[in-house]
Amino acid sequence: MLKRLPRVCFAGLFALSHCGDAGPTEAPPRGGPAPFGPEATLTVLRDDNPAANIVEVSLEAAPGRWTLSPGRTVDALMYNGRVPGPLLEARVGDTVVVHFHNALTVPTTVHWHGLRVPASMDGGPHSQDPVPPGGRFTYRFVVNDAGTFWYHPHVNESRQMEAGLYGAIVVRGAHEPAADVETVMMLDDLTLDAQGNIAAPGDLVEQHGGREGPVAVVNGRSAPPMTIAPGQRQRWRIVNAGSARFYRLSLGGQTFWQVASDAGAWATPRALREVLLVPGDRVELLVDGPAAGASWGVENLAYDRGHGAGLRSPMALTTLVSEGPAMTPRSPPAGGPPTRWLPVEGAHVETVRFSERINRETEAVEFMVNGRQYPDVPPLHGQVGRTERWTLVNESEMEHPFHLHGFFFQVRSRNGVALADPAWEDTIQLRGHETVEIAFQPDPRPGHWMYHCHILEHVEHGMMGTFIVPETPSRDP
Ligand SMILES: [Cu+2]
Repeated sequence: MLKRLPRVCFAGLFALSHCGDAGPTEAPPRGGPAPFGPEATLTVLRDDNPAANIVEVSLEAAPGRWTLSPGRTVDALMYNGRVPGPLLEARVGDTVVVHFHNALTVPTTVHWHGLRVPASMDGGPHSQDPVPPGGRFTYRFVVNDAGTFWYHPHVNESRQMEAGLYGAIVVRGAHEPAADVETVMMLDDLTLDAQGNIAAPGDLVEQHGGREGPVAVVNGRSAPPMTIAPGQRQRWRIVNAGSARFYRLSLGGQTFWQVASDAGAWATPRALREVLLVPGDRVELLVDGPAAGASWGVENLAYDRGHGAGLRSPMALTTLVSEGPAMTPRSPPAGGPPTRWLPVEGAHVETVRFSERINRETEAVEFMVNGRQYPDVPPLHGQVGRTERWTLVNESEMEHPFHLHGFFFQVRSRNGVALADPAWEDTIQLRGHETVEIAFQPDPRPGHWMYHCHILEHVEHGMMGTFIVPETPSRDP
């Protein structure tokens, strides 16, 4: 039986805005640096299991009211009464047990985006039946990789995620970038109707481009305050939880370090002035505090992602203000362990073509993989231990962020130009008319794995396929 420990409520650096009313989900962070703003609404899932290497938590999806800013609330779907849902924290090697309860009026699942879980725990359409209203499901898996990940439904995503069902996952390992403090920032945008609620699905234009709303939120709040001390190094774990919004993130043109992407720390940090996150993407940045009194706009720069979709002028997300006692500035960050290219000699090759068209009879937009709409897309077949080498071809003008469930892959080339850095990813940009070559190797987790465009309207209109990894045949003695 699940143990109920006294609820922990703490303020100060980790400010909780509604500490008294959200149920027993809050707990101190587990082993990381002290968190800080903009976490006004961010809490941590409480570990109810005293064992050192087991994280056992309760998660409930239910309708609720989402506070975007003081006095501005919308009807929402929430995990444990919050948007974002509480942070799931673990260490590499931990067993995670999630007792999930569906208190929605519709079926749902939980997908653990980026975690290499067993297929039966992945929450995808082929791996589990949706949890019915009132139903329960226990997710159980071991976390193998350090990094920033996230969880969200894999049922009717453009409604359920848009309405607030998403939360972040932090897994810590042996090689963590050094910083004074760290935070998680979940980026999202909303379209509201005349009554001030989240708008119903839109017209053909929205179906085609995917929803991009004018109301920007960071951790569920409009322009949450953010501060940094002069010389302080902050680690920002950033998740793009938007339906279709690309974030070309800038800190007022200032330089910052990118130290990690989807699958954790990079061998070589990069000094950047902007970084792009496609839907579903994660990056980790190190930001060093400027002189006291300086303020930087945290903004999303204009970006054209094809067919008129994207942002035409910069969108303010929040402002970072430098204040407080100065700290000793740090030297350039060290990298993580070296990453090697996966050998691809003798690899099994596949081509995955993304395309789109307007059906003149139904006037619906059809998004396709290899000329078919899901679920009619012929499955691809892998084998445990056999390297896969896929050529992703975007036959359309619009960009389609590619996401593979269950496995990290390396991007080997873009339009025939080899990449220099063998970073492991699960969600990447696929530009209009671009050809991208990726490689990966299935480990022993057989099952049906999804791959799809992460623009939610596109996946719902067919841009998804399955990759089947069969059971490994047992060898005769
Ligand atoms: Cu797409």
